[in-house]
Amino acid sequence: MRIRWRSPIRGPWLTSVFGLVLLCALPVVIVTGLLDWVAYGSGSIPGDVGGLHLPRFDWPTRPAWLFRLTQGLHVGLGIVLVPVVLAKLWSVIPKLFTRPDRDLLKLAERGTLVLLVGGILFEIVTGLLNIQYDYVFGFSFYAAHYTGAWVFIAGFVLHVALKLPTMVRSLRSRSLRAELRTPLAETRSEPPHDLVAPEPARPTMSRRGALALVGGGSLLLAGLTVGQTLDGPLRATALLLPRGRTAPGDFPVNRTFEASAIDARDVGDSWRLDLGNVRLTRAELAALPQHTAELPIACVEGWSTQQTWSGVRLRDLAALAGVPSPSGADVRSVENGPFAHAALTADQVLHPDALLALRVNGADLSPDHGYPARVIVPALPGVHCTKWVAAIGFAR
Ligand SMILES: Nc1nc2c(c(=O)[nH]1)N[C@H]1C(S)=C(S)[C@@H](COP(=O)(O)O)O[C@H]1N2
Ligand SMILES: [Mo]
Repeated sequence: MRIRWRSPIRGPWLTSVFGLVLLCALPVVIVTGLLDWVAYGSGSIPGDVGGLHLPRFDWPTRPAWLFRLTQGLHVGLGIVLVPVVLAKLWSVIPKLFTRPDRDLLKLAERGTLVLLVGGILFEIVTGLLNIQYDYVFGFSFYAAHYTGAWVFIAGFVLHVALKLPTMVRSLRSRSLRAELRTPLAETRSEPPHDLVAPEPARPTMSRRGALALVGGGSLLLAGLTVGQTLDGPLRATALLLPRGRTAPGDFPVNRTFEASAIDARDVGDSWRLDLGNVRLTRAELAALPQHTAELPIACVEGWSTQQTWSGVRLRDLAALAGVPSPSGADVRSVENGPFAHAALTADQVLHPDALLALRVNGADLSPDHGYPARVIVPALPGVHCTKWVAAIGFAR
């Protein structure tokens, strides 16, 4: 076979630099992703994941920004690392074209690469598609992304175990500071190695150039992503997130009233909140003691925002329903479909800031934000902050 991969900067040192970045950052993406799965509530996630369920524990309600942090880190860091992942794949590409060894250990090592590379590419593609448009696949995103995560985690752990000594040795073989001072003209190949081209071409980019390119790509993505979690003018810079953009003065809307296909009459004067034993009009709800709290909405798709919500405490509604210490609650929306029901834990119902909100930022909720009433609970993933609430069933 003709030697096609002739870049002189490919070699164990460059691969190891990218590897070190990923070794430090990917565990954060993995752990926050698994936490997001728990927060979302393994019971209510569409799609079956068989034996891969994590041990279940109640997602805390304190601090209120907890899910905002875990979800923001998972999605944000996941996006920012894409150039590093691609660069690392580029740096090892010749290896994928060498004939596999007969050596059993080497064959096993190849097998782990299938999990590692297949896993991460699958996670990147499904993750990016999900934050663009929900449910574009024929399968459940949550089940697929979660199952794919375990495939990747298996590959990642094995790969680190097999390659860590090589990485450390390679990083020691050259000085980063010296490399950052080496211009194109003085760029030479590393000593012979699997990853080093046997007949290197003339360099077209120095190693520091390659690092700057990848780092610059990550910075650019970071710049296009931070706006997802910032309230204020920078929100408009969140170019990777269509639904993160919003009308001036408003905050993001995941699904508009129009898209919900709700009949306007069902949220008009005839609307009642059904608590089982009582049915309340909006005016009756507004006449109950009102509580105001600054709470974030953090969407599983990456954006988040903090707003000032007012309404009736869920625990007051539980008492009204005759269940003062509920073991949980089922919230039903006027809307049918994937958002028709949400399950809340006892802590989520009883937290003093857990609200059935009637107002946001001093004004009645707009139809898009869930008029006549919506749920808002500290640290609860946005997806469970049900809009256009029809009924709440408090469990004894
Ligand atoms: N009934 C209903 N409730 C819903 C949704 C929905 O589509 N329908 N979207 C959920 C999602 S995914 C999020 S992130 C929040 C967004 O609330 P907002 O549109 O008011 O910002 O509402 C949640 N509640
Ligand atoms: Mo969401």
